[in-house]
Amino acid sequence: MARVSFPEGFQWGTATASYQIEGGVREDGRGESIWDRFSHTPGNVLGGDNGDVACDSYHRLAEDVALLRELRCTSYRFSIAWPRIQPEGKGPILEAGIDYYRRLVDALLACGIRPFPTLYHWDLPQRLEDDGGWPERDTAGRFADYAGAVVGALGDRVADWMIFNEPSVFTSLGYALGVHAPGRRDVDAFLRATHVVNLAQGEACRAMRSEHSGLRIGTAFNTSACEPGGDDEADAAAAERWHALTNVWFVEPALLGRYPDAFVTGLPADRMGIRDGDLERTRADLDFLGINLYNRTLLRHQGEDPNGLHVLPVGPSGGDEGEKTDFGWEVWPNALRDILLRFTRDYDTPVLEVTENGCAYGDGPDERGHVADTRRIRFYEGYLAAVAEAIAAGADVRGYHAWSLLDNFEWAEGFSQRFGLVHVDFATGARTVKASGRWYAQVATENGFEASLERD
Ligand code: IFM
Repeated sequence: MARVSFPEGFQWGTATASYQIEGGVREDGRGESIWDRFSHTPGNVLGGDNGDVACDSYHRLAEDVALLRELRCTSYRFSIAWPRIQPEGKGPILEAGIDYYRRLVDALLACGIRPFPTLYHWDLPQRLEDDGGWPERDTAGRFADYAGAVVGALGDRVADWMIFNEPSVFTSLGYALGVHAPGRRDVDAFLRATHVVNLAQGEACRAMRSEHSGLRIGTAFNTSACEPGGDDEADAAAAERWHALTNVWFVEPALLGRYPDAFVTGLPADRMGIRDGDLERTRADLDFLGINLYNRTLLRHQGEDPNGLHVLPVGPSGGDEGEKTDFGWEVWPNALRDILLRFTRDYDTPVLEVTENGCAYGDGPDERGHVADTRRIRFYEGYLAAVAEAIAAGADVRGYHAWSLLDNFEWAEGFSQRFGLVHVDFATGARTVKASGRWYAQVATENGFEASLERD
């Protein structure tokens, strides 16, 4: 068996998000978010589930921090719910809302865990959506005000921040495909939303730095290794275009002040609402790039496409033979190594953090109350070995965050998909550390593990 090990000081973390775990949606003045509205609209979420209670973490803060200690985490990635801070997305901040996150941060610091918050993990105040949402330019300024206010309140104790979680997911699923909040199906709204989010990223970064010096700021980008799903050269070009649109559409405007080439027909600047000077405003001097990765995507060239993208995703694996999680996602650890190395090559060895990686398996407690989720342990072994390979090949990866600490509200899938290292009984809120959670604690303690799997 080969030993897989990590550099000294490597951060071992888990990740969660406000709407997926907190509950307490009507407490202490919290405003309505687009996910409250969307999940309470019949037909949007499997089983009619919603995040009203979720894991009840709003009331179980101490218990969840104790779990992080049990898992030997050195870093905790959580998100701040904008409607707890500004119920309508503008105006003065609500002290009760900030106070919840201040208590969380202080509890983490007291046990030596790095607080690692994300300012936006998809819970836009509904009032801002009523005013136009992310396709509306004003939302960039609103977001920058909110980001500055939160950093003003917590920047004395939190140094490491993420601006957005997965901008390409919340803009595409929310505005083009309509399967996530706010449920709009309008390609032009999507294109405008991507540009406004890029503006917001640049403006927020500047607002945060003007509140506090010495912050380390990044964004958690969703990524997937984009590979050709056919032998034709056109399929390889299609895979590159998908990489541009889904992996780096929010990276290059920040780092390089330009949009990558995703459209055969050129950048749809008018449809996106790009104005003179905007590509200076999208610049953000990010200190690190957060990598969220679950799988790879295979792409082929598509002939007809009124939007000029000409890309056809042909499934994650293009076949039924590969190993899949219970969510049906392909298990393909090399995707993580490849993306870490691609970002290393393309952006001159940036500091990277794996801000999310994980798997959904439905295992629950047996008659003795044990959750023997061995498939999850195998998944993490493979993906962690891939991270170690990327580091050995030159990637500057500083930390890894398993998605997720807890089983939680998996958006349009409701509570049907369990990603946690800790099992949650959603009827009682009871938490049970899974076998994978105990395994992860050991890995964090030893800063590595003995691999039981062969790597290709
Ligand atoms: O649960 C989500 C998370 O909110 C964002 N990244 C992917 C996870 C699993 O789907």
